[in-house]
Amino acid sequence: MNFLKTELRGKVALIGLDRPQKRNAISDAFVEELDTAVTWAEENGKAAVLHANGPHFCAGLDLAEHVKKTPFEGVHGSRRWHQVFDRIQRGKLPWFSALHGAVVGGGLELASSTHVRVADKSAFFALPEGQRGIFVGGGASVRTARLMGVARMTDLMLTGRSIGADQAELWNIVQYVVPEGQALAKAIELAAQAATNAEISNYAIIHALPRIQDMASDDGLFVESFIASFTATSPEAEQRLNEFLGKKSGSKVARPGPEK
Ligand code: 1HE
Repeated sequence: MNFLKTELRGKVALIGLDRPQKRNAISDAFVEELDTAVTWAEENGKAAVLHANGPHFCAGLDLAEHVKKTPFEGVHGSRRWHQVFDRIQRGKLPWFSALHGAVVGGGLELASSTHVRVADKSAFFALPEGQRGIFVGGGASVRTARLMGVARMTDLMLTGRSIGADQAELWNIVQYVVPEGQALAKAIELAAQAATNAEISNYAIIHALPRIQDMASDDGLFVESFIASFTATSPEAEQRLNEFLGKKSGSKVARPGPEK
């Protein structure tokens, strides 16, 4: 692959954006490689981490390539981003992203398709589409708006301003902020932990929670009952419940450590 690097660490599949000279700007060919890499991750990992090489996570859409497109080619391009990012958000694996430097435009859209986002202190977030005369096209109006809320996203898009990692945590864009240079290690640690869960629970968590959030309360509760019953009656659930009841070491919920 030209734009990505893959690596397996135990049960965690790592995909590294690797076009640092162009700040990991996402071209059409980049999206196709990502599609291939997601297939590889699903075939080899139980959890996955998306990270980036170079000074920034991702500068978003490859603007050099984009200016040459016809309107209809633009629609197809955006729909392709949706398809591939959807394979991350609604695929087989829990995805963790490690963010640093610029996480802007399509880079934020890509990060928004992962389930848990870890930013280091160098990370900054922006949606400069308005300044470029374009609109978000990689899923931000759905995914990113659900994270930070429409009012905040409207502000970011209208003003083109950037926010830092701490503000992004307050705005629910990221779940963790760590010291500079430590996002990848933290994301791998979290992914390795998630990889020890029952596969069916992870699948239910990443698929059912966002769908139930989009349902009416009564529908959501109804669907929850079926998913709860389906997962709880699996052989793996029985084994794991017996491990706890048999007082197997490590099966107790631990008190929180010093970090939040
Ligand atoms: C690029 C891109 C890009 C850098 N497409 N080539 N995204 C943006 O509007 C962000 C545009 N980029 C930036 O604001 C800055 O590049 C960064 C803040 C991300 C990084 O700054 P810096 O000083 O580290 O790098 P640089 O010198 O600006 O860029 C290095 C090279 O990467 C340079 O190319 P070079 O050949 O002159 O060395 C840049 O042209 C190139 N580069 N960003 C193409 N984005 C599906 S819709 C999604 C819509 C969007 O994503 S809109 C947001 C687009």
